[in-house]
Amino acid sequence: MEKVKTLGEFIVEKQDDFLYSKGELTRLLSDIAIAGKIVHREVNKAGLAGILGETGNKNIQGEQVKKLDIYANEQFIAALSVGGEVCAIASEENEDIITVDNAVSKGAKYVVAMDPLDGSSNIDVNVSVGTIFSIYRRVSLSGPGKLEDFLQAGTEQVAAGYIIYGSSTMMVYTTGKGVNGFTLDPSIGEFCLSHPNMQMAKKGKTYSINEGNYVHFPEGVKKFIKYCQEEDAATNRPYSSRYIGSAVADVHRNLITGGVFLYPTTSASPKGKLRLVYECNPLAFIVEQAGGKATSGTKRIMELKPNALHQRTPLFIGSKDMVEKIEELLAKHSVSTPA
Ligand code: P6P
Repeated sequence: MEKVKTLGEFIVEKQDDFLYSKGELTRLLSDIAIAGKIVHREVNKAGLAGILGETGNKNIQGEQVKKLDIYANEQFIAALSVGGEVCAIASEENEDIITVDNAVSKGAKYVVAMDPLDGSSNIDVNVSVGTIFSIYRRVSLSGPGKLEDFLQAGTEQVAAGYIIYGSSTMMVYTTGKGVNGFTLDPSIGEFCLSHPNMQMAKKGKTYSINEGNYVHFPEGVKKFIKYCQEEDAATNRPYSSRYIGSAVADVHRNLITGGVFLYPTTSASPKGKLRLVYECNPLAFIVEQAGGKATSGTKRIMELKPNALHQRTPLFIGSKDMVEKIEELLAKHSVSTPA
């Protein structure tokens, strides 16, 4: 029987892949994995909170019962702050960046942008949720990290990944040398390599979009939805519609089976809903490294220059041929704004 390779062993084995790193990125990824295990434990007993004698916002142990996304946020911030490798953190849960300036973070070279628990509204209905993270080398010269460290284009990411808390808990990440997936074995508390060198099929049979917003979709998106629904055996159509409502879960499924996820502009989200810095860029890095594509409809996601921490963008991400079909239909049916 082949020896199981743990995340820790894999990261050390691949350490030479990291430019400049003398172990900092190794420790940083390990810190993220530790926080992920702690969040896994809480996410997997979420339903129990109600029967642990929860009274208002305290449980029978007298502990403060926190919303899980706040809990996850605190766990990742704590792990990253004491890990010594980051000089600042950006989180979907925090309006401003969190600077890290303590004895262990002196000389820290990295910043981490994250969505600590994306799709958290799904927790109450027992649907998969995920943590998304993106790692940059700081560009500010010294002291605590600064906003400019987070407003780099996605092409500058040194690593990115997600942890999906689903039927199993998996950590999937890239450092620019391919994508690898690790499944948590709770019996030993280790993430174990289960999906080496993940590749995304150029074509898939699944499209993920919230069709409730159909009326306000751009014409090209409407045309793509109709394209997916046409009968054409030669191109395996009609495709299947699958929409979980957690971007991590939809993107993860498409990474494994092939497919495309779309979150266009809508009337409620005229600039798109997903956040560029800590959702779209990390997911785009992973998908591109696996052979897929990620665009805003007009530009490669990872080439967009962020000008605000929480800025949103339309997102079309997944199998290369399917994303290119969407780009073709968007271009063909774009409403050219009058000069
Ligand atoms: P809607 C979760 O809240 C999230 O940010 C993504 O994970 C998910 O893909 C999207 O929003 C779902 O949004 O508008 O379809 O409910």
